[in-house]
Amino acid sequence: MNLHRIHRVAKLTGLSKDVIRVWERRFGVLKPTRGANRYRNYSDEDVALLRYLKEQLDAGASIGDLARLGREELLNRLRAASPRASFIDNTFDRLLRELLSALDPFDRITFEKRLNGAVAVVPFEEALHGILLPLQEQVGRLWHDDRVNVAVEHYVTKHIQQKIFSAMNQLPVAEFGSKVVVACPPGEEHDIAALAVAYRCRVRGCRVYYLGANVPVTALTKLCHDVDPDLTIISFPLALSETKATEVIQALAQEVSPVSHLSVGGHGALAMRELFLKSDIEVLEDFAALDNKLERLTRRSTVQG
Ligand code: B12
Repeated sequence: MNLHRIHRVAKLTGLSKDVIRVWERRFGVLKPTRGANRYRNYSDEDVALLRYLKEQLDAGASIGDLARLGREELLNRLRAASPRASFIDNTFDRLLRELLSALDPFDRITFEKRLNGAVAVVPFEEALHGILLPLQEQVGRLWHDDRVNVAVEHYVTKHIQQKIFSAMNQLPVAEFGSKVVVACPPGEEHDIAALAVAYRCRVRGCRVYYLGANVPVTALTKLCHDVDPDLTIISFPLALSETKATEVIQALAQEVSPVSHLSVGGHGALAMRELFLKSDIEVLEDFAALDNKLERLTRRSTVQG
């Protein structure tokens, strides 16, 4: 069984963290445990239950009526109603385990066959969030714990990047739609999440200018002047030191904000949330918040157009 922190549960279910907390507090249908660091850990069962509740609400049920059934009855109904959902979760978990075990000892052929096979049959966005990003995170953890050689970690990282680029290249060139610039801040080389953000924007019909890692603020500003984007998204996977954070955020607020609406996201952005908010820069909590943002942009440009 996997344990998930709340931000991941939000990502897996499409519910906001606030909604999850309220349902937990008010209706008692979730059973998170507390890790040594006091963070709540949610089980796969909690995730499946939340997805089921969301499906039922979307179909017109009320949360009060559902909650009155109690956790056990909801789980029974979930098992009867959605064998596919638990099949997918179990399949992804099994696949991830197989992929990771093909890295030590390193067995390239098994790794590539399993990964290519899975990515070919699963809708790409599902594969991105269910297989590729979790794989990247897990390989990172193994590398950090010295259980995977850094060369193997680089191999996996390159492989994941290639898969996302190749999926993006298969989409038709976007000629219409909101213009969105996606980049990483100066000095930031971790660009897999930015790539995932770019893919998501492309799939939702945006014209994406993907700049990737380590983009100086002056160069970004110049591009924004040239392109006149509807939105610029900066991925901050890591928090910066206080001095660096103040410097980068001030530069973004003074140079980019006057030219383009600016949003940031990622673990680093969440950790530096207060600094961003002080500079009136919007922090996107998760991929669901990104989707909402894109939807609002599209609606606005349809109304204006
Ligand atoms: C791959 C990797 C690299 C690759 C990056 C390749 C690439 N093109 O991305 C390379 C080899 C370049 C690299 C370099 C370094 N790395 Co490195 N790296 C990693 C590793 C293994 C994986 C990172 C990753 O891609 N994670 C998966 C992605 C999907 O997760 P993510 O970026 O956090 O994004 C998630 C969220 O933040 C969010 N998100 C991010 N952006 C956005 C934006 C929006 C709008 C939204 C909605 C969401 C969102 O969505 C994602 C999914 O949840 C991690 C270890 C780990 N466990 O993560 C270390 C790690 C991040 N690296 C680390 C370090 C120290 C470095 C180096 C300094 C190493 C060195 N000594 O040279 C350099 C620094 C480079 C630099 N200046 O930035 C540390 C960072 C420690 C810290 N907290 O400061 C880590 C944690 C490893 C460790 N434990 O020591 N690294």
